[in-house]
Amino acid sequence: LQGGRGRSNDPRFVSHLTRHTYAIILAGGRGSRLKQLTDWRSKPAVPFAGKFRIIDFTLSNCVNSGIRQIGVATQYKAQSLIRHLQRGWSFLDGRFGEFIEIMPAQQQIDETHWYQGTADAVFQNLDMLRRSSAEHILILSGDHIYKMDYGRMIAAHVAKGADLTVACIEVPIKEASAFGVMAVDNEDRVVSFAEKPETPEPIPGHPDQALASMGIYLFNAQYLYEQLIRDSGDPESSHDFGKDIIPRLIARDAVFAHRFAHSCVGSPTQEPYWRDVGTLDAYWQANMEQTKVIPELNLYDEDWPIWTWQEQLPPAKFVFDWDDRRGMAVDSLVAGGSIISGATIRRSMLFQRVRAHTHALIEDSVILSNVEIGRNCVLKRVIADKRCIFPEGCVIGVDPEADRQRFHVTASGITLVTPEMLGQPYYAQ
Ligand code: ADQ
Ligand code: ADP
Repeated sequence: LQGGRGRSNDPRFVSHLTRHTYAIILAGGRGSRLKQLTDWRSKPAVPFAGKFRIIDFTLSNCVNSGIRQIGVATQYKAQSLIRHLQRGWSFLDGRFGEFIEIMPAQQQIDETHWYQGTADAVFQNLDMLRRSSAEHILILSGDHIYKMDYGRMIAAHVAKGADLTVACIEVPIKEASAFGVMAVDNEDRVVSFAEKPETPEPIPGHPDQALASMGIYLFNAQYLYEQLIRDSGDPESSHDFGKDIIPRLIARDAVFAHRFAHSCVGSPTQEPYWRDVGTLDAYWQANMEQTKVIPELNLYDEDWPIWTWQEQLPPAKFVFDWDDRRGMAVDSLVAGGSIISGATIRRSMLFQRVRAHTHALIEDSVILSNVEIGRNCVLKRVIADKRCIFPEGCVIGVDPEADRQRFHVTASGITLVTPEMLGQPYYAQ
Protein backbone atom coordinates (compact mmCIF):
# COMPACT_ATOMS: atom_id res chain seq x y z
CA LEU A 1 0.00 0.00 0.00
CA GLN A 2 1.65 3.22 -1.10
CA GLY A 3 1.17 6.35 0.87
CA GLY A 4 2.17 8.89 -1.76
CA ARG A 5 5.46 10.37 -2.88
CA GLY A 6 8.18 11.65 -0.66
CA ARG A 7 10.75 14.37 -1.04
CA SER A 8 13.04 12.29 -3.19
CA ASN A 9 10.12 11.21 -5.40
CA ASP A 10 10.47 7.64 -4.17
CA PRO A 11 7.20 5.93 -3.36
CA ARG A 12 6.58 6.17 0.36
CA PHE A 13 5.11 3.10 1.93
CA VAL A 14 2.80 3.15 4.89
CA SER A 15 5.41 1.41 7.04
CA HIS A 16 7.81 4.27 6.28
CA LEU A 17 5.13 6.80 7.12
CA THR A 18 4.13 5.25 10.42
CA ARG A 19 7.77 4.71 11.43
CA HIS A 20 8.41 8.41 10.98
CA THR A 21 5.30 9.59 12.80
CA TYR A 22 5.38 10.82 16.38
CA ALA A 23 2.10 10.39 18.25
CA ILE A 24 1.20 12.66 21.14
CA ILE A 25 -1.63 11.46 23.32
CA LEU A 26 -3.38 14.22 25.26
CA ALA A 27 -4.13 12.51 28.53
CA GLY A 28 -4.62 15.43 30.86
CA GLY A 29 -8.40 15.43 31.05
CA ARG A 30 -10.14 15.66 34.39
CA GLY A 31 -13.13 13.60 33.22
CA SER A 32 -15.34 15.33 35.79
CA ARG A 33 -18.54 13.77 34.47
CA LEU A 34 -17.25 10.42 35.69
CA LYS A 35 -17.78 11.84 39.18
CA GLN A 36 -15.90 10.12 41.99
CA LEU A 37 -14.43 7.57 39.55
CA THR A 38 -11.92 10.30 38.62
CA ASP A 39 -11.32 11.61 42.13
CA TRP A 40 -7.97 9.84 42.24
CA ARG A 41 -7.12 9.21 38.61
CA SER A 42 -7.42 10.97 35.28
CA LYS A 43 -9.97 9.75 32.76
CA PRO A 44 -7.43 7.92 30.55
CA ALA A 45 -6.38 5.88 33.62
CA VAL A 46 -9.91 4.72 34.43
CA PRO A 47 -10.13 0.92 34.23
CA PHE A 48 -12.27 -0.44 31.40
CA ALA A 49 -13.52 -3.83 30.14
CA GLY A 50 -12.22 -6.13 32.86
CA LYS A 51 -8.49 -5.59 32.57
CA PHE A 52 -7.67 -2.50 30.53
CA ARG A 53 -7.44 1.26 31.13
CA ILE A 54 -9.14 3.67 28.73
CA ILE A 55 -5.80 4.89 27.32
CA ASP A 56 -4.80 1.33 26.32
CA PHE A 57 -7.09 1.56 23.29
CA THR A 58 -5.35 4.62 21.83
CA LEU A 59 -1.92 3.27 22.73
CA SER A 60 -2.71 -0.11 21.16
CA ASN A 61 -3.94 1.65 18.02
CA CYS A 62 -0.55 3.38 17.80
CA VAL A 63 1.50 0.24 18.33
CA ASN A 64 -0.68 -1.90 16.06
CA SER A 65 -0.49 0.80 13.37
CA GLY A 66 3.32 0.75 13.55
CA ILE A 67 3.63 4.10 15.35
CA ARG A 68 6.10 3.50 18.14
CA GLN A 69 7.35 6.96 19.03
CA ILE A 70 4.76 8.06 21.54
CA GLY A 71 4.50 10.97 23.95
CA VAL A 72 1.79 11.09 26.60
CA ALA A 73 0.92 14.58 27.90
CA THR A 74 -0.33 14.25 31.45
CA GLN A 75 -1.54 16.74 34.01
CA TYR A 76 -4.56 16.04 36.24
CA LYS A 77 -3.98 13.32 38.90
CA ALA A 78 -1.36 11.60 36.77
CA GLN A 79 0.11 9.20 39.30
CA SER A 80 -2.04 6.22 38.45
CA LEU A 81 -1.65 6.85 34.71
CA ILE A 82 2.13 7.21 34.91
CA ARG A 83 2.45 4.03 36.93
CA HIS A 84 0.33 2.17 34.39
CA LEU A 85 2.48 3.45 31.51
CA GLN A 86 5.69 2.56 33.28
CA ARG A 87 4.53 -0.91 34.17
CA GLY A 88 2.69 -1.79 31.01
CA TRP A 89 4.11 0.15 28.12
CA SER A 90 7.86 0.10 28.62
CA PHE A 91 8.19 -2.84 26.22
CA LEU A 92 8.80 -0.40 23.37
CA ASP A 93 12.42 -0.96 22.37
CA GLY A 94 14.83 1.97 22.19
CA ARG A 95 17.15 -0.05 19.96
CA PHE A 96 14.55 0.24 17.20
CA GLY A 97 13.92 3.91 17.86
CA GLU A 98 10.73 3.05 19.75
CA PHE A 99 9.77 4.79 22.98
CA ILE A 100 7.01 6.06 25.16
CA GLU A 101 7.75 9.40 26.72
CA ILE A 102 5.77 10.91 29.57
CA MET A 103 5.29 14.65 29.16
CA PRO A 104 4.11 16.05 32.49
CA ALA A 105 2.79 19.59 32.56
CA GLN A 106 5.76 21.48 33.90
CA GLN A 107 4.56 25.02 34.35
CA GLN A 108 2.32 24.10 37.20
CA ILE A 109 0.44 27.14 38.42
CA ASP A 110 -2.74 25.52 39.66
CA GLU A 111 -5.01 22.72 38.54
CA THR A 112 -6.61 24.70 35.72
CA HIS A 113 -3.49 26.51 34.51
CA TRP A 114 -0.93 23.81 33.93
CA TYR A 115 -1.25 23.37 30.21
CA GLN A 116 -3.60 26.02 28.87
CA GLY A 117 -5.29 24.41 25.89
CA THR A 118 -4.51 21.30 23.87
CA ALA A 119 -2.19 23.25 21.51
CA ASP A 120 -0.28 24.58 24.52
CA ALA A 121 0.24 21.03 25.77
CA VAL A 122 1.96 20.21 22.45
CA PHE A 123 3.78 23.56 22.23
CA GLN A 124 5.40 23.05 25.63
CA ASN A 125 6.93 19.85 24.31
CA LEU A 126 8.13 21.31 21.04
CA ASP A 127 11.82 20.70 21.71
CA MET A 128 11.17 17.04 22.34
CA LEU A 129 9.27 16.75 19.06
CA ARG A 130 11.92 18.55 17.06
CA ARG A 131 14.61 16.26 18.39
CA SER A 132 12.68 13.25 17.11
CA SER A 133 13.02 14.32 13.44
CA ALA A 134 9.54 12.94 12.79
CA GLU A 135 7.92 13.77 9.44
CA HIS A 136 4.37 13.69 10.79
CA ILE A 137 2.87 14.43 14.18
CA LEU A 138 -0.32 12.63 15.13
CA ILE A 139 -2.28 14.26 17.94
CA LEU A 140 -4.63 11.96 19.79
CA SER A 141 -6.82 11.94 22.86
CA GLY A 142 -6.50 9.29 25.55
CA ASP A 143 -10.21 9.39 26.24
CA HIS A 144 -11.90 7.17 23.65
CA ILE A 145 -12.64 3.52 23.09
CA TYR A 146 -12.11 2.53 19.45
CA LYS A 147 -9.87 0.58 17.11
CA MET A 148 -8.32 2.52 14.25
CA ASP A 149 -5.45 1.96 11.83
CA TYR A 150 -3.80 5.37 11.77
CA GLY A 151 -1.58 4.20 8.88
CA ARG A 152 -4.51 4.53 6.50
CA MET A 153 -5.12 8.08 7.64
CA ILE A 154 -1.47 9.01 7.19
CA ALA A 155 -1.42 7.43 3.72
CA ALA A 156 -4.51 9.44 2.67
CA HIS A 157 -2.98 12.60 4.12
CA VAL A 158 0.20 12.19 2.09
CA ALA A 159 -1.64 11.15 -1.08
CA LYS A 160 -3.74 14.33 -0.91
CA GLY A 161 -0.80 16.60 -0.18
CA ALA A 162 -2.50 17.81 3.01
CA ASP A 163 -0.96 20.08 5.62
CA LEU A 164 -3.41 18.87 8.24
CA THR A 165 -5.91 16.01 8.28
CA VAL A 166 -8.69 15.78 10.86
CA ALA A 167 -10.40 12.44 11.49
CA CYS A 168 -14.18 12.68 11.50
CA ILE A 169 -17.28 10.63 12.18
CA GLU A 170 -20.97 11.15 11.50
CA VAL A 171 -22.95 11.82 14.68
CA PRO A 172 -26.65 12.56 15.31
CA ILE A 173 -27.21 16.31 14.99
CA LYS A 174 -28.73 16.53 18.47
CA GLU A 175 -25.41 15.38 19.98
CA ALA A 176 -23.20 17.46 17.67
CA SER A 177 -22.80 20.53 19.91
CA ALA A 178 -20.42 18.50 22.06
CA PHE A 179 -17.92 18.30 19.18
CA GLY A 180 -15.99 20.28 16.64
CA VAL A 181 -18.36 20.26 13.63
CA MET A 182 -17.09 20.60 10.09
CA ALA A 183 -18.31 20.88 6.51
CA VAL A 184 -16.36 19.46 3.58
CA ASP A 185 -16.34 19.81 -0.22
CA ASN A 186 -16.50 16.97 -2.76
CA GLU A 187 -12.83 16.12 -2.17
CA ASP A 188 -13.34 16.08 1.62
CA ARG A 189 -11.42 19.32 2.00
CA VAL A 190 -12.62 21.06 5.16
CA VAL A 191 -14.45 24.29 4.27
CA SER A 192 -15.80 25.22 7.68
CA PHE A 193 -15.08 24.21 11.29
CA ALA A 194 -16.90 25.31 14.43
CA GLU A 195 -15.87 24.15 17.91
CA LYS A 196 -18.92 23.01 19.90
CA PRO A 197 -21.43 25.15 17.98
CA GLU A 198 -24.84 25.87 19.49
CA THR A 199 -26.56 25.12 16.17
CA PRO A 200 -24.43 22.55 14.36
CA GLU A 201 -24.43 22.48 10.56
CA PRO A 202 -25.99 19.27 9.19
CA ILE A 203 -24.44 17.14 6.46
CA PRO A 204 -26.00 18.29 3.14
CA GLY A 205 -28.90 15.94 2.32
CA HIS A 206 -28.80 14.43 5.85
CA PRO A 207 -30.52 16.91 8.17
CA ASP A 208 -30.23 14.54 11.17
CA GLN A 209 -26.47 14.07 10.93
CA ALA A 210 -23.37 16.23 11.40
CA LEU A 211 -19.72 15.60 10.63
CA ALA A 212 -17.85 15.68 13.95
CA SER A 213 -14.14 15.96 14.61
CA MET A 214 -12.77 13.01 16.58
CA GLY A 215 -10.03 15.21 18.03
CA ILE A 216 -7.46 13.24 15.97
CA TYR A 217 -5.15 15.56 14.03
CA LEU A 218 -2.35 14.63 11.66
CA PHE A 219 0.09 17.43 10.84
CA ASN A 220 3.17 17.66 8.68
CA ALA A 221 5.77 18.17 11.39
CA GLN A 222 7.38 21.43 10.24
CA TYR A 223 4.00 22.89 9.44
CA LEU A 224 2.75 22.10 12.95
CA TYR A 225 5.79 23.70 14.58
CA GLU A 226 5.23 26.92 12.61
CA GLN A 227 1.57 27.06 13.62
CA LEU A 228 2.32 26.41 17.29
CA ILE A 229 5.00 29.11 17.45
CA ARG A 230 2.66 31.59 15.76
CA ASP A 231 -0.22 30.66 18.10
CA SER A 232 1.92 30.88 21.24
CA GLY A 233 2.55 34.58 20.57
CA ASP A 234 -1.12 35.39 20.02
CA PRO A 235 -2.61 36.99 23.15
CA GLU A 236 -6.15 36.46 21.82
CA SER A 237 -5.71 32.68 21.52
CA SER A 238 -6.79 30.13 24.12
CA HIS A 239 -4.16 27.80 22.58
CA ASP A 240 -6.60 25.08 21.68
CA PHE A 241 -6.64 23.05 18.44
CA GLY A 242 -10.42 23.02 18.08
CA LYS A 243 -11.06 26.60 19.16
CA ASP A 244 -8.09 28.47 17.70
CA ILE A 245 -5.75 26.57 15.39
CA ILE A 246 -8.02 24.60 13.06
CA PRO A 247 -10.58 27.34 12.31
CA ARG A 248 -7.65 29.63 11.43
CA LEU A 249 -6.03 27.16 9.04
CA ILE A 250 -8.93 25.99 6.91
CA ALA A 251 -9.21 29.20 4.89
CA ARG A 252 -5.50 29.28 4.15
CA ASP A 253 -4.04 25.79 3.93
CA ALA A 254 -4.78 22.26 2.77
CA VAL A 255 -6.92 20.85 5.58
CA PHE A 256 -8.68 17.57 4.81
CA ALA A 257 -11.16 15.39 6.66
CA HIS A 258 -10.53 11.67 6.98
CA ARG A 259 -13.56 9.50 7.58
CA PHE A 260 -13.26 7.08 10.47
CA ALA A 261 -15.07 4.40 8.43
CA HIS A 262 -12.00 4.27 6.12
CA SER A 263 -9.60 3.44 8.95
CA CYS A 264 -11.65 1.75 11.60
CA VAL A 265 -10.64 -1.80 12.47
CA GLY A 266 -13.47 -4.31 12.76
CA SER A 267 -16.05 -6.20 10.82
CA PRO A 268 -17.12 -4.28 7.67
CA THR A 269 -20.74 -5.22 8.40
CA GLN A 270 -20.73 -3.40 11.73
CA GLU A 271 -21.07 0.31 12.41
CA PRO A 272 -17.73 1.99 13.12
CA TYR A 273 -17.31 1.90 16.91
CA TRP A 274 -16.01 5.04 18.67
CA ARG A 275 -17.17 5.88 22.15
CA ASP A 276 -16.45 8.68 24.55
CA VAL A 277 -17.01 6.99 27.90
CA GLY A 278 -17.02 10.39 29.58
CA THR A 279 -20.17 10.02 31.66
CA LEU A 280 -21.08 7.30 34.16
CA ASP A 281 -23.95 6.19 31.93
CA ALA A 282 -21.74 5.96 28.83
CA TYR A 283 -19.03 4.18 30.84
CA TRP A 284 -21.49 1.66 32.21
CA GLN A 285 -23.09 1.18 28.78
CA ALA A 286 -19.78 0.59 26.99
CA ASN A 287 -18.79 -2.01 29.58
CA MET A 288 -22.20 -3.67 29.29
CA GLU A 289 -21.86 -3.83 25.49
CA GLN A 290 -18.99 -6.24 26.03
CA THR A 291 -21.35 -8.71 27.70
CA LYS A 292 -23.49 -9.00 24.55
CA VAL A 293 -23.21 -12.18 22.48
CA ILE A 294 -21.52 -10.24 19.65
CA PRO A 295 -20.18 -6.92 20.96
CA GLU A 296 -19.67 -4.11 18.48
CA LEU A 297 -16.03 -3.79 19.57
CA ASN A 298 -14.22 -7.13 19.40
CA LEU A 299 -11.65 -7.51 22.17
CA TYR A 300 -10.84 -11.03 21.01
CA ASP A 301 -9.43 -10.04 17.60
CA GLU A 302 -5.87 -11.39 17.59
CA ASP A 303 -4.98 -9.20 14.62
CA TRP A 304 -5.57 -6.04 16.66
CA PRO A 305 -4.70 -6.91 20.26
CA ILE A 306 -5.37 -4.42 23.03
CA TRP A 307 -2.19 -4.26 25.09
CA THR A 308 -2.15 -3.47 28.78
CA TRP A 309 -0.27 -4.05 31.99
CA GLN A 310 -1.43 -7.18 33.71
CA GLU A 311 -0.58 -8.92 36.88
CA GLN A 312 0.24 -12.60 37.09
CA LEU A 313 -3.01 -13.95 38.49
CA PRO A 314 -4.59 -17.38 38.74
CA PRO A 315 -7.69 -18.07 36.59
CA ALA A 316 -11.13 -16.96 37.75
CA LYS A 317 -12.67 -19.71 39.88
CA PHE A 318 -16.35 -20.65 40.23
CA VAL A 319 -17.52 -22.63 43.22
CA PHE A 320 -20.97 -24.10 42.63
CA ASP A 321 -23.37 -24.74 45.48
CA TRP A 322 -25.19 -27.91 44.30
CA ASP A 323 -28.00 -27.59 46.87
CA ASP A 324 -28.95 -24.07 45.84
CA ARG A 325 -27.66 -24.35 42.28
CA ARG A 326 -25.83 -21.05 42.67
CA GLY A 327 -22.23 -20.11 41.97
CA MET A 328 -21.96 -19.00 38.38
CA ALA A 329 -21.59 -16.09 36.02
CA VAL A 330 -23.57 -15.85 32.77
CA ASP A 331 -23.35 -13.25 29.99
CA SER A 332 -20.44 -11.81 31.93
CA LEU A 333 -16.68 -11.26 31.78
CA VAL A 334 -14.70 -12.26 34.86
CA ALA A 335 -11.02 -11.33 35.15
CA GLY A 336 -8.23 -13.39 36.74
CA GLY A 337 -7.83 -13.79 40.46
CA SER A 338 -11.60 -13.65 41.04
CA ILE A 339 -13.52 -16.24 43.04
CA ILE A 340 -17.27 -16.57 42.62
CA SER A 341 -18.44 -18.80 45.40
CA GLY A 342 -22.16 -19.61 45.58
CA ALA A 343 -23.02 -16.20 44.07
CA THR A 344 -24.97 -15.45 40.89
CA ILE A 345 -23.57 -13.01 38.35
CA ARG A 346 -25.56 -11.91 35.31
CA ARG A 347 -24.66 -9.46 32.53
CA SER A 348 -21.74 -8.01 34.43
CA MET A 349 -18.09 -7.01 34.06
CA LEU A 350 -15.84 -8.17 36.88
CA PHE A 351 -12.22 -6.98 37.04
CA GLN A 352 -9.32 -8.73 38.76
CA ARG A 353 -9.54 -10.20 42.24
CA VAL A 354 -13.25 -9.82 42.85
CA ARG A 355 -14.64 -12.06 45.57
CA ALA A 356 -18.39 -12.76 45.52
CA HIS A 357 -19.73 -14.84 48.36
CA THR A 358 -22.67 -17.18 48.92
CA HIS A 359 -26.13 -16.02 47.78
CA ALA A 360 -24.89 -12.68 46.50
CA LEU A 361 -26.68 -11.53 43.34
CA ILE A 362 -24.93 -9.20 40.89
CA GLU A 363 -26.72 -8.00 37.79
CA ASP A 364 -25.90 -5.45 35.07
CA SER A 365 -22.92 -4.21 37.06
CA VAL A 366 -19.32 -3.11 36.55
CA ILE A 367 -17.15 -4.26 39.46
CA LEU A 368 -13.58 -2.96 39.46
CA SER A 369 -10.66 -4.87 40.94
CA ASN A 370 -10.14 -5.97 44.55
CA VAL A 371 -13.82 -5.74 45.46
CA GLU A 372 -15.32 -7.97 48.11
CA ILE A 373 -19.05 -8.73 47.89
CA GLY A 374 -20.41 -10.29 51.06
CA ARG A 375 -23.04 -12.97 51.50
CA ASN A 376 -26.61 -12.14 50.45
CA CYS A 377 -25.64 -8.86 48.85
CA VAL A 378 -27.73 -7.62 45.91
CA LEU A 379 -26.09 -5.27 43.43
CA LYS A 380 -28.07 -4.13 40.38
CA ARG A 381 -26.87 -1.57 37.82
CA VAL A 382 -23.93 -0.68 40.05
CA ILE A 383 -20.47 0.63 39.22
CA ALA A 384 -18.22 -0.37 42.13
CA ASP A 385 -14.83 1.35 42.34
CA LYS A 386 -11.67 -0.51 43.29
CA ARG A 387 -11.35 -1.82 46.84
CA CYS A 388 -15.05 -1.53 47.80
CA ILE A 389 -16.04 -3.96 50.52
CA PHE A 390 -19.78 -4.65 50.47
CA PRO A 391 -20.82 -5.96 53.88
CA GLU A 392 -23.08 -8.98 54.17
CA GLY A 393 -26.69 -8.30 53.11
CA CYS A 394 -25.99 -4.96 51.41
CA VAL A 395 -28.71 -4.14 48.81
CA ILE A 396 -27.97 -1.50 46.14
CA GLY A 397 -29.85 -0.68 42.96
CA VAL A 398 -33.32 -1.67 44.16
CA ASP A 399 -34.43 1.52 45.93
CA PRO A 400 -32.90 4.55 44.15
CA GLU A 401 -34.15 7.03 46.76
CA ALA A 402 -32.41 5.15 49.57
CA ASP A 403 -29.27 4.79 47.43
CA ARG A 404 -29.15 8.54 46.76
CA GLN A 405 -28.57 9.14 50.47
CA ARG A 406 -25.21 7.38 50.35
CA PHE A 407 -24.12 6.90 46.75
CA HIS A 408 -24.11 8.72 43.43
CA VAL A 409 -27.15 7.68 41.35
CA THR A 410 -27.38 8.92 37.73
CA ALA A 411 -30.62 10.10 36.12
CA SER A 412 -30.93 6.77 34.32
CA GLY A 413 -30.47 4.85 37.59
CA ILE A 414 -26.84 3.71 37.54
CA THR A 415 -25.34 3.77 41.05
CA LEU A 416 -21.67 4.57 41.58
CA VAL A 417 -20.20 3.23 44.81
CA THR A 418 -16.70 4.06 46.09
CA PRO A 419 -14.94 2.87 49.26
CA GLU A 420 -15.35 6.34 50.79
CA MET A 421 -19.13 6.18 50.29
CA LEU A 422 -19.13 2.84 52.11
CA GLY A 423 -17.25 4.48 55.00
CA GLN A 424 -13.96 2.82 54.11
CA PRO A 425 -11.35 5.59 53.97
CA TYR A 426 -8.24 4.91 51.89
CA TYR A 427 -5.82 5.13 54.79
CA ALA A 428 -7.73 2.39 56.60
CA GLN A 429 -7.26 -0.12 53.77
P1 ADQ B 1 -12.95 17.95 23.92
O1 ADQ B 1 -12.64 16.52 24.19
O2 ADQ B 1 -14.11 18.55 24.63
O3 ADQ B 1 -13.10 18.22 22.36
P2 ADQ B 1 -10.69 18.96 25.31
O4 ADQ B 1 -11.38 19.07 26.62
O5 ADQ B 1 -9.76 20.04 24.90
O6 ADQ B 1 -11.67 18.84 24.14
O7 ADQ B 1 -9.90 17.57 25.35
C1 ADQ B 1 -9.22 16.98 24.27
C2 ADQ B 1 -8.28 15.93 24.83
O8 ADQ B 1 -7.14 16.52 25.38
C3 ADQ B 1 -8.84 15.06 25.94
O9 ADQ B 1 -8.31 13.78 25.75
C4 ADQ B 1 -8.31 15.65 27.23
O10 ADQ B 1 -8.10 14.64 28.19
C5 ADQ B 1 -7.00 16.20 26.77
N1 ADQ B 1 -6.62 17.46 27.34
C6 ADQ B 1 -7.35 18.58 27.41
N2 ADQ B 1 -6.63 19.60 27.84
C7 ADQ B 1 -5.38 19.10 28.02
C8 ADQ B 1 -4.17 19.65 28.45
N3 ADQ B 1 -4.12 20.93 28.72
N4 ADQ B 1 -3.10 18.85 28.57
C9 ADQ B 1 -3.15 17.55 28.25
N5 ADQ B 1 -4.27 16.97 27.82
C10 ADQ B 1 -5.36 17.73 27.70
C11 ADQ B 1 -12.09 17.78 21.45
C12 ADQ B 1 -12.07 18.71 20.23
C13 ADQ B 1 -13.39 18.63 19.45
C14 ADQ B 1 -13.66 17.17 19.11
C15 ADQ B 1 -13.66 16.33 20.36
C16 ADQ B 1 -13.79 14.84 20.04
O11 ADQ B 1 -11.78 20.04 20.65
O12 ADQ B 1 -13.33 19.42 18.30
O13 ADQ B 1 -14.89 17.07 18.43
O14 ADQ B 1 -12.41 16.47 21.05
O15 ADQ B 1 -13.95 14.13 21.23
P1 ADP C 1 -3.83 2.28 40.93
O1 ADP C 1 -2.98 3.13 40.07
O2 ADP C 1 -3.07 1.52 41.98
O3 ADP C 1 -4.76 1.45 40.16
P2 ADP C 1 -5.99 4.10 41.57
O4 ADP C 1 -6.23 4.34 40.13
O5 ADP C 1 -7.09 3.49 42.35
O6 ADP C 1 -4.68 3.25 41.82
O7 ADP C 1 -5.56 5.44 42.29
C1 ADP C 1 -4.42 6.17 41.95
C2 ADP C 1 -3.67 6.66 43.16
O8 ADP C 1 -4.48 7.57 43.89
C3 ADP C 1 -3.35 5.56 44.16
O9 ADP C 1 -2.09 5.02 43.93
C4 ADP C 1 -3.36 6.26 45.49
O10 ADP C 1 -2.12 6.86 45.77
C5 ADP C 1 -4.36 7.34 45.28
N1 ADP C 1 -5.69 7.01 45.79
C6 ADP C 1 -6.58 6.15 45.23
N2 ADP C 1 -7.73 6.14 45.93
C7 ADP C 1 -7.57 7.01 46.94
C8 ADP C 1 -8.38 7.44 48.03
N3 ADP C 1 -9.61 6.96 48.17
N4 ADP C 1 -7.89 8.33 48.89
C9 ADP C 1 -6.63 8.81 48.76
N5 ADP C 1 -5.80 8.45 47.75
C10 ADP C 1 -6.26 7.56 46.86
